[in-house]
Amino acid sequence: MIIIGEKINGTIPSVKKAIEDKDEHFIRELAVKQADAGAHYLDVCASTAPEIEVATLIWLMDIVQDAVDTPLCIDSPNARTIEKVFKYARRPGLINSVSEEGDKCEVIYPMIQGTEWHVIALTCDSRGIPSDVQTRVDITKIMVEKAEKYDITPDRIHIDPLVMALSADNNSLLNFVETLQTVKSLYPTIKVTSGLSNISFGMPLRKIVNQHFLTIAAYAGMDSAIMDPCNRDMYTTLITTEALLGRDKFCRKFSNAYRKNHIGPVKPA
Ligand code: THG
Repeated sequence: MIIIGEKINGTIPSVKKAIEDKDEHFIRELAVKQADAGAHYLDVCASTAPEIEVATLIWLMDIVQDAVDTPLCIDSPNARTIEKVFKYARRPGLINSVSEEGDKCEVIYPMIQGTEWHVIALTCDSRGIPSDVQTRVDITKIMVEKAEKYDITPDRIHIDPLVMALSADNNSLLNFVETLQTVKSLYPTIKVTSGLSNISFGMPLRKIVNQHFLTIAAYAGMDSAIMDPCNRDMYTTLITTEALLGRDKFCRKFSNAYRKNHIGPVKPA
């Protein structure tokens, strides 16, 4: 599983405060901790007022890149913001995100043409977020066909089917899995990604629900997850699942994690 570390995000109150206080140390620690925990990309999301979003993102990107070599996942709802901060990335990473809303693909795709950048593509458009499988697949096809025009191959695209809250849509997980399977049957090398916390919105025991979502999604073939790699329970879920699925040779990673006391033995709280 490709781990996209989610913790440098201005929607988290402590991060919002660090941004306001210009607390470089706090951001640096989040970068180092997530990199040490095994993140393959570090998401950076300012979530500030639009007037200061570009400056804030550049500030975050510089701190993270001075601290660790882990590639960035540049997270903004505004494609033009991403366009403005792109040149401050020191190595290829992940764009978060394009969708069929407005001209996002037309802004982002030419920017990453001929580079090693990957891109997250959300299955939504100007009509909003579809809850059915077919519309998600239709939007995926449009985004992949557009990408082809810029020589962006499916293996560089992480489709995010935007999983719905289970409490609002009983078939949320099943629709996610069906979307994943259909998209992969059309484009075998494409990647599928998801945040792990939307599924449990409005439910008690959210973290437990999120962990089980990760297990089922990993089994179904999800390639990357936007998650907190420092959350011990979530990380345990991930490496246990990968070992069970035969993706951890001789269970070496699993065993090392415990022997080095990296995450510690699982004990009841
Ligand atoms: N898809 C894509 N991008 C995304 C999301 C997505 N970017 C933003 C978001 N969803 C993913 N990022 C977060 C960041 C923080 C939290 C949830 C999603 C969060 N963090 C808690 C904290 O840090 O305090 C708890 C984390 C934990 O312990 O598990 O809630 O869906 N493409």
